[in-house]
Amino acid sequence: MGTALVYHEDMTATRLLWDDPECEIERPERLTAALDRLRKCGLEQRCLRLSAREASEEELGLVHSPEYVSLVRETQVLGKEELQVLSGQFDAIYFHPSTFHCARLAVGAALQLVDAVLTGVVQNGLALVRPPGHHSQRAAANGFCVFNNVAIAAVHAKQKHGLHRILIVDWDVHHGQGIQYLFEDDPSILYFSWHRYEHGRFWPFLRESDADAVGRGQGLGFTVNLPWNQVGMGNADYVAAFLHLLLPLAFEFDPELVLVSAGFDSAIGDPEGQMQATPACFAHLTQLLQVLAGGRVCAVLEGGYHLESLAESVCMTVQTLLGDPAPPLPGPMVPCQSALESIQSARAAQAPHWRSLQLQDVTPVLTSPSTHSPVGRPPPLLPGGPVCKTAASALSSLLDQPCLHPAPPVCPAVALTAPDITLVLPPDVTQQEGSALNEETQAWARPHESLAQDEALTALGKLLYLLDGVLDGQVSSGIVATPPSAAAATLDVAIQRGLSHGAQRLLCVALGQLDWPPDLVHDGGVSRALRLCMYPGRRILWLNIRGKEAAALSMFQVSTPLPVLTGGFLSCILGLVLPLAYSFQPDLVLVALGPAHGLQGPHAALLTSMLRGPAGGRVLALLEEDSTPQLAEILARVLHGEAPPSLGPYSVASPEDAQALMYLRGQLEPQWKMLQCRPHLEA
Ligand code: X5A
Ligand code: ZN
Repeated sequence: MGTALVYHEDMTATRLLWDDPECEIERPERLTAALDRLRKCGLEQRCLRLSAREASEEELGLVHSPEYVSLVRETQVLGKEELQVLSGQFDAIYFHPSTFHCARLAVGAALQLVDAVLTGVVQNGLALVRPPGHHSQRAAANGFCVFNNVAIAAVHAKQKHGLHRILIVDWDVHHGQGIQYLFEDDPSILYFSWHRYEHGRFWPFLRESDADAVGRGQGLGFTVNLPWNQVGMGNADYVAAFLHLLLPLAFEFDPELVLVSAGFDSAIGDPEGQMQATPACFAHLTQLLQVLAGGRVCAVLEGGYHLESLAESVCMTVQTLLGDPAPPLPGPMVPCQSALESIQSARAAQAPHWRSLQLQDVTPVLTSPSTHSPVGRPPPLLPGGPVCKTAASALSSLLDQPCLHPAPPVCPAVALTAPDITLVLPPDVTQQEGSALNEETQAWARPHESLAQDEALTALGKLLYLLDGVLDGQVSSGIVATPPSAAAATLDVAIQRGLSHGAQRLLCVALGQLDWPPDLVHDGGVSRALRLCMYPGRRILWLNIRGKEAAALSMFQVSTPLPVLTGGFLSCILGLVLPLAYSFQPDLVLVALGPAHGLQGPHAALLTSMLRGPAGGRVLALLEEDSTPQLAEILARVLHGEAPPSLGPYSVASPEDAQALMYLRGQLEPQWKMLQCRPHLEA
């Protein structure tokens, strides 16, 4: 349905007119750098361009006092000296004669974006604005922010579009205390902010930025603060915060709209944040949010002061809003102890208010000194110190690469073996007709009795063809339908073919009556060794979701029951499947819906959609031929980048499902670090 990009050149007008080292980083080039990069990458051209309008004073009045609006209006006619004196009355603020105009455009841009999304003109979008908004308060400018763009957009969405639940995700590196103050007692707005905090020693130095500020009155539990107490937080820390804190609450909240206070000062290279997350991380954060609210995501620029890092992160966000798969995250996915402490304390503070956080907590993992490996990351960074350099050089090597975008984007192909299924597909999804060569197909089929029939052979040929397409990068993902009796053997061939065709790490998520591949299980690993020794260094991670008991036969063979209720299914995805997948970093995911998989369409769609993240979009879904066309269609759509349908009202996990999950997490946490949501206690 499309992505809006809202902008107006006039927003480059406001700038600092005097010397102020604190404020000089908020400059016009921030917008031009981001826009230039969007153009160069061909992303701007793929968006619906909307020219920002000015917000009316009535709209500003949705959150600001009339006196404050008048004060800002009057700055238009002040001279430089007067502007400087007035600016000095606020914390980290400069006014310029164009500030009122720019700030009204910034609010107007956010409102236009929300209107475009909520009237169905587009699915999602980004407003590129200055000045930023999240520090601004009812009657005060603060931290470069004049009017609170996102807060006004939220109130507008409630008033003009009748929404009841809005999620605001503030991934800027500073605490958006302005948003927090405005909605502290409002249960219709769930506000999540992570921020550099350093135990209160970082700007804006507020006690109420800590995890124990959870809202008040009716709004208890609707303010979620995740304070980072060290700099240097990276991709694993950010993704862990989403999986273990934000997303459980967000699914339970079930928002109708997601607003993102999209500051990119939380990215690597930024002088304010001193964090380590790479631009690709914002693609993942965006993708993780797109499964909420039917994909209605409105991102509004906040901070971001390293022009290269900002521009690249903006591109990653827009590319993902457009539906392209997120690029794989570089480096080992291991959250640091300080991040885990923060996540754990925020979870503890929120647990009384959210069913999704109850029942879930396992006993602390004790790590014996011998098995405890120091977490794979540098010690906390000090501003100006040696680690700054590390961040800067990591960034420059990243940006040195001629093109970070594997453009042009590849689209999902769909191969179907049952000719009588006709699908209503998005226009640029191809229904593939190709098939592997007959002899090759027969060679792969030979060891499997169930692949002897013509029907099964045809399906296998298509699978092999599609698999090669995915591994060679011609298509990003695909769907194959097989006769039910051939499901297990087809999957087995897919795995072997994947390994022989260059996949280093293959994640297989199997549902229904699909057992371990025979040679993985019958002999305690001997023939597994046989298979894998043909491909040194290659790995298969098997996750079987099949309604039997929870078991981890090894760190590479995990079995879990299919949760019966939505809450259980969500905790299984967020608390087990995705942490395993993000830790493993597969280069191909096979999702196999085997006989009697028992998965509801929306659940299958959510699982498939979210598994695109850890694999750079390379997902192959195996269905049975007698699956409904609706199932094939919905999977084609999510693989194409569309939002999965809503799961409906939240239901809490059954005690049995919660227990199975706890057990598996306890077993696997030492090996797969993204499962952790609490720091290790030294034994
Ligand atoms: C929007 C934003 C930061 C203000 C920092 C003041 N503001 N030291 O990133
Ligand atoms: Zn910021």
